[in-house]
Amino acid sequence: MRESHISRAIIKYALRDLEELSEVDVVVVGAGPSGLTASYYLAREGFKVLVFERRFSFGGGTGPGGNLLPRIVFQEEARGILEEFGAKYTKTEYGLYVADPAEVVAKLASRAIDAGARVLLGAHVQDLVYRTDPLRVVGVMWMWTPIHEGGYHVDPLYTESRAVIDATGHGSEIVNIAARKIPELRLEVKGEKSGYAELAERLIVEYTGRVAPGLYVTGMAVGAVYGLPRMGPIFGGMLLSGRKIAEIVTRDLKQSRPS
Ligand code: 48F
Repeated sequence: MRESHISRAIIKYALRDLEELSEVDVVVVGAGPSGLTASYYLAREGFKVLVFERRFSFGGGTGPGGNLLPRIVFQEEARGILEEFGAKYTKTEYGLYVADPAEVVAKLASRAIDAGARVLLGAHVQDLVYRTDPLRVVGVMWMWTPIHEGGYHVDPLYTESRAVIDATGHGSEIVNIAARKIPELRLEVKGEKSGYAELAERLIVEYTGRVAPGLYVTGMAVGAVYGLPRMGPIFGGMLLSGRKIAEIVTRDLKQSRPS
């Protein structure tokens, strides 16, 4: 075994993959529960899906459970999705279900990847790409997280896509960037409200959708954009929102031909 071969194998195949991923059907920003769920359903439809996750791990806010206690809660409406992902759950006396966050994260990620989604870990989406006439979002600009966090002035790389999904959670980072840097889109980010679990779970799914041509929002980012209440460690809405955005993007992409 030669050390140079270890390096050559990594460099050659990683660069080949990155070149191939410079243009995709759908970019999902964030590998939390909503982003992974959306990625699974979109990849299953046959779309080329690339997930950017700035951490070196999956799951976003799922892994830490509720206040670091290793259980997360789901309601009846999301049970079918848990079953589709093969995650075990237990029915409680409260009419709610509990599941193991580590298992849920592992299964969401592995099913999304098995369906064909690619995930880049340690990759931070820093900006968007847009076009005028017609006005639309057509991709993202990204760099490796340590470069971003180092604060160096390094130009990012582009990835073009037919749809960008903001699945970045409480900060709704991607819609925030669009609101700030593409004022023609006339977007406003209202900021999330305090806790009201039942209402939040319903409204997050209801408001999940397209925010601008080419730009979509799912999961907790929906709450931040539209000023909805938060729900804490109940996760059904995240899975339902992820599935809903996949349905909306699928419909839009099937209606428009690739340019
Ligand atoms: O926060 P996160 O889990 O978002 P979500 O899918 O689910 C929210 C719940 O976990 C929980 C909750 C609901 O019960 O309140 O918080 O809406 O996952 C978001 C992921 O996006 C990544 C971030 O590291 C996290 O893993 N992320 C955020 N900004 C960027 C990013 C960015 N600019 N580039 C790449 N990844």
